[in-house]
Amino acid sequence: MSDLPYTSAALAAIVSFGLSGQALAHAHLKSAVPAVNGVVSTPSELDLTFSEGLNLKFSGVKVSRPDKAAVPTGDARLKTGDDTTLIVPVTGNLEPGVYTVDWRALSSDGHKTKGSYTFTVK
Ligand SMILES: [Cu+2]
Repeated sequence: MSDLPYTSAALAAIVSFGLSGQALAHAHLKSAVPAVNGVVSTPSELDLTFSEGLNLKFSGVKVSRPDKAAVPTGDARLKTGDDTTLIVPVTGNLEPGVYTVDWRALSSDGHKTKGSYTFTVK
């Protein structure tokens, strides 16, 4: 019976591997420009790079001002030759403050993810 704990540990390792493998298959935000928690001058566009290719039709962002009002943005598009990067033009000038980006993504495997982050305009 002394080998039982080892068996459980091995099973646990397999299970957690399986779960993380599955999680990796969804579109998670890997990086952004302006960066997550970054401090920048007013940006002309937002670039969000995900771990998976996106379905543009069901992916997008909502950008909110410090006072929660929506920031006008142009139509989101995918970077040419790279369907993991979503580009969102920012049409107006952004006043200094903390902005919130709420994103949603549909990865090409059909899974939906969403999240949010902030950046600061100095
Ligand atoms: Cu997935």
